[in-house]
Amino acid sequence: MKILLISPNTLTVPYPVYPLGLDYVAGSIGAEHQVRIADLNIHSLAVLDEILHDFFPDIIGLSCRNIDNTEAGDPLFFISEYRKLVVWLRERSTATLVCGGSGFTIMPDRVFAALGVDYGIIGEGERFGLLVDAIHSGREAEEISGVISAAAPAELPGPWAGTQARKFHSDASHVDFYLRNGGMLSLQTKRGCSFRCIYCPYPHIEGKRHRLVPPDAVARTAMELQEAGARYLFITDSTFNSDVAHSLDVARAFKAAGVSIPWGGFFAPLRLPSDYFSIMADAGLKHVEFGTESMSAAMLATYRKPFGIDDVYVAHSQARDAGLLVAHYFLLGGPGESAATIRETLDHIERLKRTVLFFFIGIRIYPHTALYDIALEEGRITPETDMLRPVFYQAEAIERDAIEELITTRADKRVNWIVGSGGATSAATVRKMYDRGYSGPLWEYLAR
Ligand code: B12
Repeated sequence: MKILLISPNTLTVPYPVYPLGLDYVAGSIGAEHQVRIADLNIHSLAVLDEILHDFFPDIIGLSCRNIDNTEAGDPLFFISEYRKLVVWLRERSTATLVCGGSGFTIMPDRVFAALGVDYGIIGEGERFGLLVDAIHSGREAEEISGVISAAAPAELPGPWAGTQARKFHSDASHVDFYLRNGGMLSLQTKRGCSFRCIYCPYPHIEGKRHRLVPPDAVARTAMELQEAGARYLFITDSTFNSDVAHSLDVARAFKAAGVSIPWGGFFAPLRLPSDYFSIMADAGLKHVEFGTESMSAAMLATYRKPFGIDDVYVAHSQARDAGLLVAHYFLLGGPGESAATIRETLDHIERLKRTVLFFFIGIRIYPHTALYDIALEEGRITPETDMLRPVFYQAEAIERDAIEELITTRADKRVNWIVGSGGATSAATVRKMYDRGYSGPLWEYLAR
């Protein structure tokens, strides 16, 4: 059969991201089938039209990574655009349409209904290969766990126990786009998130238990990406150091394999071995993005973060002392947030030197999270509330605008204090810098 996989994600904030999920989906498809990838970051609708005409796919897989941009102050909603794309595809193709991806997995029933596709795959896209074979041989697709259709709803299946084969073709046209625009390709070292943060859908998307990719296999893929021309690697794990030993083993494997390009990822400011970041730096780590979220003791406890304020200072200093570039992400406005907890956070932040601070104000409520249950209990939402269009938690004691006011007043034009991800303005700056040959996430130029 002929299979076309489409990444419709054209969001350039904070920068265009490589559609990594589709490499795994492509890797799940048997060798007897033909597979092509279309990435709307480079393929215009006119080109897509040509692909539909020339390749004539039997099945189209549509990736739904982002539902929205989760920024209460600058909201974007992507499902309506994807719906238009589905209608456009239906006018030009008789292919069976299948949707999947992290955004899809968060709210499969809602996304499935909104898009009007034929099938959806909840959870890991490795089941796509089974679906292709079922369609090919006329078997019931709904018998595959996690496959949803108009005829049959489905639940989130257990973790995929089969092979995870990433199919990466360095000569694919979309790879070249990311190499020319920032030089960043991405890499996954494990799946799953063992933390219990109240607002976060990651354990639902990836599973609660870590499934580790052997470090030498991660390093082999890193080398493959480096040899393909990558100038930077982003580790897409929910939190790279949530398994400290594994992250160290991956770093050592990078070094042993000869990975020489810089890399970065998300870290938790946990209490770490004192040489942790120097080992990481020695293996090429350049950017540390800490998911710090708050620096109010009460809020960290409410959010169920696995660290305290002192741990943040220690992790920050260890990373800085190892010569690393450090950013902190904050998530403000959760249950119990008040002017006092915001001021406490801001006071503590003042002690974080040489860093960039990203403030996300307003927490999107996701189903399957403790925050969802809290919002229900507090009567802020009902079981009928449609969560597809983002609903942000509203703290009892302080409004979103008041939090933003406290931050911008305190920031007093400091360029390293950024509300949200920086929006279109910073995306435009990043694009110009990519045009001049810069690579990586580039927030270090704002560090103060
Ligand atoms: C790493 C990451 C980032 C990094 C990406 C860096 C990089 N260079 O790639 C950064 C920090 C830049 C980032 C930014 C953003 N992110 Co982000 N990110 C993630 C994270 C943690 C992992 C994504 C990833 O690559 N996973 C690894 C790959 C292999 O997994 P995958 O893509 O999910 O694919 C698997 C399945 O989903 C499935 N699948 C994928 N595609 C398809 C297609 C088909 C047809 C099928 C059947 C299956 C399938 O199969 C794959 C293999 O099993 C996820 C959360 C999570 N744990 O998933 C959030 C997540 C995707 N991000 C999210 C958001 C909102 C954003 C931002 C909009 C935030 C912002 N305002 O800046 C931006 C958007 C950036 C952009 N241009 O699109 C949301 C999306 C949900 C939503 N509300 O829409 C998520 C889910 C986090 C959350 N809040 O829950 N992100």
